[in-house]
Amino acid sequence: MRRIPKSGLVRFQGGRSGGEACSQAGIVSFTTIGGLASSLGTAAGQSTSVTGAALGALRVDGAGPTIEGLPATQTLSCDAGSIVGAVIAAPTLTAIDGCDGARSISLLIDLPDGSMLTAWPVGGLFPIGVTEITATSTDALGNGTVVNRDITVLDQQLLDLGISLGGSFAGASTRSIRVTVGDDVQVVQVACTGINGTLDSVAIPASVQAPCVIVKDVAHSLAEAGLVTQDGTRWTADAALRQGDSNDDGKVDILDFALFVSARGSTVDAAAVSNFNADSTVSNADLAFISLHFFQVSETCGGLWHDPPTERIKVKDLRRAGMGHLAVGDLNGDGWLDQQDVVHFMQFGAPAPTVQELSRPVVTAPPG
Ligand SMILES: [Ca+2]
Ligand SMILES: [Ca+2]
Ligand SMILES: [Ca+2]
Ligand SMILES: [Ca+2]
Repeated sequence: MRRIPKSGLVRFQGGRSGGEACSQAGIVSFTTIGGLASSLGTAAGQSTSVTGAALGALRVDGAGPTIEGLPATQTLSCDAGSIVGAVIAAPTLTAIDGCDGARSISLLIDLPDGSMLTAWPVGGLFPIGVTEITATSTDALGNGTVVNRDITVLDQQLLDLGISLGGSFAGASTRSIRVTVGDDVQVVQVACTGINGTLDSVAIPASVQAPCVIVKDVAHSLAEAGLVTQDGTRWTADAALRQGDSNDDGKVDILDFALFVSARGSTVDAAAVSNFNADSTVSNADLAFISLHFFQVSETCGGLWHDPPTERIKVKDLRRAGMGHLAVGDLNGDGWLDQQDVVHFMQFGAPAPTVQELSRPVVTAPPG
């Protein structure tokens, strides 16, 4: 028998890894070399003469079905009003194989408590913690596809906050806004254009009932309190902040006036203490904010503000209390800081800042 090199006798087409040639002739072809027919041998040594036509249509398939419809891996918060988790509606899942068409899908859902589901959670509820979703599908040849997703639900809810600063002005400033819900206190930075600013996705403790939220511009406003409202899966609140409380004591009084006198001047930060209208000066325009809300106090959740405004205080008591820098507010020099000094300011203004005052660093709002 003539010895024929093995290479070149049998040629495979389209055998790329992961590809699919579902029903094609000519995937395998046989060549004739030296006039001899090709043969395929079985493991037992039997041989059969073949031709390309005898093999008929063949399938070369290394690809499993494509699974679509699963939600992306994501981290989310509990839905507003739920303290157990977040709802993701049952998706429409499909598994399509290039050769077999639609195929079935098997789901395995590993919940945070270790229990396993083989179907979408009842009501679409994903509990607090990490849930692992595994979807599998195979084609008729056994090619499998596995898709994994992690759904992480945090023990918190989200609040979208709208801020409106008292007054009417155009300056831009970044305000330190304190958000209090129960024992949870946080200070967030809110970029305001004029009087308006928004802050999305403030994380607050999860609760079933709409919580009372207290919102305050730390260095400029009184606190406003109120119940949040539900908007879909989130809470929302709008706070109209009365400006005038510069020293964060929850009241607009003579001490805020003294702070204004102390801080007056030009070239200050847009969010500087006593610069309520977000321009570059502390001037009479800012005093108007104090005047408008003079003797008003912060709101609380279900109670009264504990501390009444200070109407007047002796300068020496100011010094004893470590607030000697506010003595500059005693404009009429009678040893008292009181509304007579406000009247004096309205009539005569304040003396020009001293060299010592001018040498002070620019006062900016505290971080929180
Ligand atoms: Ca396939
Ligand atoms: Ca105050
Ligand atoms: Ca100003
Ligand atoms: Ca005085």
